[in-house]
Amino acid sequence: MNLEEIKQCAPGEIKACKDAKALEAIRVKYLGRKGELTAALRTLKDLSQPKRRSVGQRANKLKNELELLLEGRLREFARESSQYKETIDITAPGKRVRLGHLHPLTKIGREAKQIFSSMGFAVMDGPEIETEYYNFDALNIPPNHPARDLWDTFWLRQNETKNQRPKTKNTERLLLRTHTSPVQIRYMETHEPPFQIIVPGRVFRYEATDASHEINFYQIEGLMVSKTVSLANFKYVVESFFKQLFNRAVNIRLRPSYFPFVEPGIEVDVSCTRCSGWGCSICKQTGWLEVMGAGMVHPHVFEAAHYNPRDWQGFAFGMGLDRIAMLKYNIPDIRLFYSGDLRFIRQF
Ligand code: FA5
Repeated sequence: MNLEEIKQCAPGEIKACKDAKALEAIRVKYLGRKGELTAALRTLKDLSQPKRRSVGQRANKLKNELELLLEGRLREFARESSQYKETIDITAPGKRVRLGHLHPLTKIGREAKQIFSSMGFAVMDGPEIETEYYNFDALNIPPNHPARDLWDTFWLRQNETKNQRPKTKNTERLLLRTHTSPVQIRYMETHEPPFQIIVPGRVFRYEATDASHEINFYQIEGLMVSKTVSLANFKYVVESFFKQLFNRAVNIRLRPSYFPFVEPGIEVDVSCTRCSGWGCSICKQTGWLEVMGAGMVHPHVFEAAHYNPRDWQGFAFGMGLDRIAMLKYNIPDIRLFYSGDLRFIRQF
C-alpha cells in the first residue's frame, strides 16, 4: 500500500472497530513492525534526496494522524464501558421518592363537609358553567338590574353556546358561575322540603386580585328549608360549624346586608385569627374577615323553584372557603393557594 491508499483506508477501518481488540489489530496492520505505514517508511531510503524529504514528512504526518484516531477511538470504548457500569452500579444511593399530599383547600373542604354532614346536611353538586337564568334571573336578579354589578362575570362567547339553552328558560347566555347559589334553584326544582343541603364548589369572578380576593375561589352554599326554619337556626349552625372547624369558640358578628335572593340579608364576619383583631393585611386592618353572605330565602326564589312561599321558609348562606382556610392555617395571601409554589404547599 502506498501512503495515499493508507490515508484512504485506515481512518474508516478505525471507525468501524467495535472493540479494543479489533482496534489493536488495525494498529498492528498499519503501524506495527511489519505494518503498511512502517513498510512505506522503509522505502524512503530508496528515494532521491528531495523526494525523500517530502514523502518522509507526509508519512510522519499520516502516522501522527492515525495514532490520534486510534487513541480517540480507544477513549470512546472506555467511556461507553464506564457508562454501562454506572447503570448497574448497585452501590449507588437510591433516589428519594417524595410523597404527595392533599392541598390545604382540599383538606379544609373535606373537613367542612364532614362537619356539616354530622349536623345532618346532605352534600350536593352543581355545574361550574351555568346559564344566566340560574346564576341571576331565578335568584331574583333580573337583566339590567344594578345588583348584577355585584358579581363581575366571565361570560362565555355567544356563538359557542348556541342550542345549549334549556328551552323553558328565558335566556341562553352561558357564564362561569359567580357563586354556588344557582344550585339552590337546581336542587329545589327537583326536591320537596323539608331538607338541608350544602353545595361546595368552585366559582369565578372577573375582578382584581389582592391578599383576600382571587378570580377563582371556592364557596360552600348552604340551604335549609322547612316550615319553621329561622335565622336563629342559622346562627346556631354557623357558630357550631366554626367552633368545630377551629376547635375553639371564635367571635362572629352578623351585619345587615343586601343580596337580592334573601330577605333579610346578612353578612357574617369572623374575628381575624391571624392578628387576633389587631389589624393585618388579610382583614384590611379591621380585625374582622368577611367570610359569608346569608339570609332568609326570598319569596321570589321559592316561586322560581315552584314552591309556595306561604308554605315554606328557610335560610341560605354562601361562605368563602379560601378565606376560612386563610384564618385556620394563618395564611397571609389567598394567591398562595393557586401559585403552585411547592415551598408553600409542602408546609401542610
Ligand atoms: C355571594 O356570593 C352570595 N351568593 C352568598 C349568599 C348565599 C348570600 C346565599 C345569601 C344567601 P359574596 O359575593 O359576598 O356573596 O361572596 C360570598 C363569600 O365569598 C364572601 O363572604 C367571601 O368570603 C367570599 N369571596 C367573595 N369574593 C371573593 C374573592 N374574589 N376571592 C375570595 N373569596 C371571595
